[in-house]
Amino acid sequence: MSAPVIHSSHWGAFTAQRVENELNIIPFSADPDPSPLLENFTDALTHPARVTQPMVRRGWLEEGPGPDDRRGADEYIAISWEQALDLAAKELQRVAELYGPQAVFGGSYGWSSAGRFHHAQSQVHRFLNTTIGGYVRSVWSYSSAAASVILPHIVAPQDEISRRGVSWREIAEHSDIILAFGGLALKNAQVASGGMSEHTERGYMKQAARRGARFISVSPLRSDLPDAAAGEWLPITPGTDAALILALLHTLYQHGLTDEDFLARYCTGWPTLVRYFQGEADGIVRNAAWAEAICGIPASEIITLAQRLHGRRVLVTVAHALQRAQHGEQPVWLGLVLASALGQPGLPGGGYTYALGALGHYGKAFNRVSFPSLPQGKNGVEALIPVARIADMLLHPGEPFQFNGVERHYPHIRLAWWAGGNPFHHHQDLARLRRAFCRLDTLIVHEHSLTATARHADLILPATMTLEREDVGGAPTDRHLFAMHPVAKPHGEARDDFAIFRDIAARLGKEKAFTEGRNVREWLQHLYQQMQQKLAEIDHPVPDFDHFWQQGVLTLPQVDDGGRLMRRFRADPLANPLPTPDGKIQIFSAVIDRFAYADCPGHPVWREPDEQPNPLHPLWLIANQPAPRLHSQLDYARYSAKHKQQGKEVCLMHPEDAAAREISEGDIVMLHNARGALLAVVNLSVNIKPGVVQLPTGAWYDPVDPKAERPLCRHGNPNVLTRDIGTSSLAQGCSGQITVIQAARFTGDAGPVQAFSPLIPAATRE
Ligand code: PGD
Repeated sequence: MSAPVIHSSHWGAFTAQRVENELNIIPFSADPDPSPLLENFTDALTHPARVTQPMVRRGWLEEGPGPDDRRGADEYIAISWEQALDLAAKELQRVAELYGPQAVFGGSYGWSSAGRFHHAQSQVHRFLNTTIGGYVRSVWSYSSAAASVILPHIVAPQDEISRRGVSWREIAEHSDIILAFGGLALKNAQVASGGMSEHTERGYMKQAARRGARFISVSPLRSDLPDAAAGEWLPITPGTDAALILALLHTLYQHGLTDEDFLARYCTGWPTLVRYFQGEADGIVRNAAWAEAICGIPASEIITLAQRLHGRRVLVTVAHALQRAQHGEQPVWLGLVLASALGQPGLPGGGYTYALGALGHYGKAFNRVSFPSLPQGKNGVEALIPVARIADMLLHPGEPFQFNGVERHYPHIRLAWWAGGNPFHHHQDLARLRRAFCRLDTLIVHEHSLTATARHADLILPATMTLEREDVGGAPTDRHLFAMHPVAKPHGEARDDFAIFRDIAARLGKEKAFTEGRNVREWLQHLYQQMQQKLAEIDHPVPDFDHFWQQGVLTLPQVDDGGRLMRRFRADPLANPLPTPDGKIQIFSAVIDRFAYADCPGHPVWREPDEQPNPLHPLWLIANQPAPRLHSQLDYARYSAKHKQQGKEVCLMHPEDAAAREISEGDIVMLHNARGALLAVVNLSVNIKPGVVQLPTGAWYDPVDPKAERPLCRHGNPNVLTRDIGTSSLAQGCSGQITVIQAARFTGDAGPVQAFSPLIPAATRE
């Protein structure tokens, strides 16, 4: 048994103690509502799905770098670290010399692990900047690209509206109605990148509900609103919230319930939107009856809801999920317009807040000083892609694409370097993604576990888990800073991402540039001292690093200024304008209008997604965030595994849809569409809107035939079905949240799930 040590993760802080091959995990004592995801650490360390040694793909080793259709279906050869580091250094040098850093994709999107120093993506970026002078980067996130791009045009940067938006404390004290488009699921709020030591959302919801606040969740799934909120469920057809909000606006306007003074003083473009929802140009009146046919909510309920909102302190929230779909910019925009039409922005507990509850960071107080991140150096490459356009980039080098008012061209990438992400989890249309990765000369992946991404790599480099290294854990909205002590030695031959990069940098003659002469402990001390200095400047002395390291936790001073931007704007819009062209909320945006995008015009609109249920694929699929793990992380571990049935992911279906297909509770079903198919176990529930199936993301991709045009994943990864298109020409965000499918009972034999099997090398290279 090892000594207990303190540690931190994206889903909570804890004390860990090694008992033989398992970990005993005790949640952080100050956490009022610890996440059950902590259980995923108990059996992860030595699981057979860990990567234990460096490996090289046979085709790449024998035939050299180049496009290769065998990726994902080839054998691997075990190699020594010396060989692996030499191969990686030589290949990076080759590509940089022949094509320059603009042929290297270092976007390396992914959540990796908590720990400020070992943040894998930052390590990749620093490594490529300091060794070859840069890399092609990706911008924004799979979480919220559409919102991240549109919010600055119409109101303010996303951080102001989400992280510094209306706080949970204000909601508990002031809101009358919380109208949550996409709900406020606690499974989402239990995680926060960087860490989250106090889970307070459930407590705040209970407090608000006890005071009489009414939570109304608009979602196809009842489970998107926790019991703690004691709220109401308004089941809606997926992807149609924009139509519902337009009808609410129409109803408010027709009944004289809009706050015209607020709209005139604080907003630009309301008359344009009024003309639109009244159908002046096209004769389509966007009223409650019109919306009923689109979103499946009776017109009478839409009218009643509009009337209930009037005269109350209303907070409108829009979840990330809504904008992770074609035209996802529209509900984000319209949520803001609805709050404005009710005259709420800037009132305590009222107005608009984007993505509240979508992450544990939102609606919280802020640290006055945060732990610094690893400096990344200077990237000398201009080229970038919106993060979810990775497959487009690899499949269409040199071709133009639109992005936020600018025409850009996809660079020609030869080498992609990934650490801390799992594109075969996070990207859409996985068969297309495989074809795209097959175009590369080389794919290098650092992983601690054998994800499908690792199994497509040319070089697999085994990385440590946080549990095996020292780091500092913290996030800007978490008042606790943790000294993360290692609880175990690295598994097999695993090494830290930093150590891997240091040794490759050394082979390129750039070790000093990469490390600045510091080892891990010295980096932690250096970063800590920077924070200590800043805290001293605001008269908040903290102990030196050694004391912090010994005591394990430090409490940082915070400021609770949620909603400040809007409050000041409301108080005096001339003195405190918003960071928009005329300082007001943009119901019409002249800037977006000038881009002349048919799929995202100058005012918010309803645009029907071009994929609709049809006779071949009559059901909607919602591919949302999973409850028993963070994304795809540790999918093999105890808590995640407990939530599978017959070793497969579980999907939810309405009994009527099941009966129509002779499907029963617990059956294995095949969900399929034109892009692929998957197997999952079905659970039946009336807590899902008829016509909708829900399957969370994160089951590791396990194709029966990896090279198939339409692969069958026998484990239940929904991204085999989702569509790889941008949200619109404006944001080009991920549209993976919804798609259309057919479902059928599966009685065949697809073999056992092999996603977590060890990768046995075919040979060892001497
Ligand atoms: P994770 O499973 O967190 O998913 O996509 P993301 O790629 O972030 O992947 C992180 C990987 O990093 C894991 O494989 C883990 O093992 C590895 N890792 C962890 N720590 C380390 C480390 O220290 N070093 C190294 N080298 N590796 C490490 C998430 C993305 O998926 C996100 S953010 C969202 S919001 C999207 N959500 C959806 C969705 O709702 N619906 C669909 N259909 N698709 C989505 N994809 C997106």
